[in-house]
Amino acid sequence: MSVAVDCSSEETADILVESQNSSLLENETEDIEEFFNVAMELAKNAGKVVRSAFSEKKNINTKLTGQDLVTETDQAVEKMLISSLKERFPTHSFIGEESVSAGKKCELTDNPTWIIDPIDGTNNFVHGNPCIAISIGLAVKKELLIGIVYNPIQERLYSAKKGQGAYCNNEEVTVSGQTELENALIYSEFGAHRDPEKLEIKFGNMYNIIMNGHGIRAQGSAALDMCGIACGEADAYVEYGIHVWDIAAGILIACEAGGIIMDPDTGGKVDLMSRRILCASSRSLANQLKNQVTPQSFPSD
Ligand code: LIP
Repeated sequence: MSVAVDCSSEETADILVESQNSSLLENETEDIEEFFNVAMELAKNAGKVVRSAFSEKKNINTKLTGQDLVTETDQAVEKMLISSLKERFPTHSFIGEESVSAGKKCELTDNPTWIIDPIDGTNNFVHGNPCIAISIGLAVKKELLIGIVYNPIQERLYSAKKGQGAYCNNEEVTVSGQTELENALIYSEFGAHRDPEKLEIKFGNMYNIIMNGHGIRAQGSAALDMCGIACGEADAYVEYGIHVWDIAAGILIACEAGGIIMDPDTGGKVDLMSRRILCASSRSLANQLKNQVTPQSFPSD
């Protein structure tokens, strides 16, 4: 089943889903606090593992393309996060990048589901580039309730709980509020695929953006791109080809910081599994950016 997510307005950050909003959680507030506190501790512990491996020699494997890399640290961190969360919350479900890559079904149900990217920006990790992050999201009844994105190299811990604002290292963050593309700095990414036709469309989109805005930055991490929007370091982000684990946590953080999330094809609610995302500091900028990109389709997660 697809999941629809929308931040309903520029001022608030309602996460709306197509399924009914009744909660599976007995006592939602206490449960969310416990889930959040456990996940934050695990993110910090995972950060120690990633930080210590960052400057070590890495055993690198490739996945779908020669540029789609994975290391033993990605796999070890995901295994640690999932086994620890499963021990605390045995009835919960999990979607992890490396588990899916190893053949586990990628399925988002109404059950509380942890959506994990152990190292978002693996290519950066392999090359010793500090733009990397551990990304942990939690959806309940397909509603994003928790987002944690931790860059353990630059020591930036972004977090959000639904309806409670977005934070970086315990300081509340908000989007830039930029409304005009001509004055905007945009994040976008090249992705790991090397399909010539898809790349041609992607470069065309980047040409349109660079000709109409202040500039483009490609950090190599969707999670950090969305956290960058959340704290006003850039004004909008758009990408085709990302996966649900790249964006789940960042979507909630950007929403709770006052950002707008939309499907870049339709301008409507985002389907987390659709492999496309647009995030902006305002609805006006989101609409202007949407008009500069040509849609492209990737198989759903
Ligand atoms: C990365 C994404 C990024 C995308 C890269 C890569 P990974 O995630 O965050 O947006 O452009 O190709 O997929 O694979 O490093 O976890």
